Amino acid sequence: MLTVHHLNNSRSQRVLWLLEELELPYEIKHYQRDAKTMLAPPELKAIHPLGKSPVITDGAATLAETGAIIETLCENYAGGRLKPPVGTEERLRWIYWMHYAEGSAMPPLLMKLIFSTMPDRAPALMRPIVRGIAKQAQDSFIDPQLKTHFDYWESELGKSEWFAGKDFTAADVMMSFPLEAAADRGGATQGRPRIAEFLKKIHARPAYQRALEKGGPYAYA
Ligand SMILES: N[C@@H](CCC(=O)N[C@@H](CS)C(=O)NCC(=O)O)C(=O)O
Repeated sequence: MLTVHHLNNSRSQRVLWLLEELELPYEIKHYQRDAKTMLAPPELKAIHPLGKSPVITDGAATLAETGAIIETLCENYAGGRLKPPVGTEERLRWIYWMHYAEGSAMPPLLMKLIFSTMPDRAPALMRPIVRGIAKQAQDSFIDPQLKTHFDYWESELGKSEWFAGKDFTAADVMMSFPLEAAADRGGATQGRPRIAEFLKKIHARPAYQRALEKGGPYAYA
């Protein structure tokens, strides 16, 4: 049986969603974040040395990294669904977005999260200094980087209905988390109607809703 090691309120929501889109049987092992640090519990390190989620186990195989998991599930169980045919322009776009989501979109979004919450986590006496440094990092580097990415997504979503072309694919599942995080912490939907519409459409999908019910509370939907 395929098992998803699912951390609450996290990227692994995408794996549940993909499995629901493919209507595959699976079980979920739930892990809760530490309320203070937001880190995963140590038990997850028994499944994979990095202790991050998602991780899947499928028979004797253990696989981490959302993109690798989603590609493998598509390859082994999708029967050609959610992936454009080899040799098409859409297939190239699909590969690009599958890698871009975690490789390029998430790093500045993670930096935004760290720098915007850093002042509140600093000792009270240090807070004004930390606030100044964090603001400088956001104003000079992180926010301009994010704006470039958000404008890029808005423009790409003007070329076709979905990221890889006219059809919904696993690339849209991969891109969901960056867009959700960007709407939540970076104001990506303000003045960008296509990003807002993309989020509205994915959130309305029955498979997305089923995944939400199974995964538990998720702050980004
Ligand atoms: N690029 C990895 C990132 C994995 C990752 O950072 N997962 C987060 C969940 S959003 C996590 O496990 N955080 C808890 C921790 O770092 O302890 C992937 O896509 O799988």
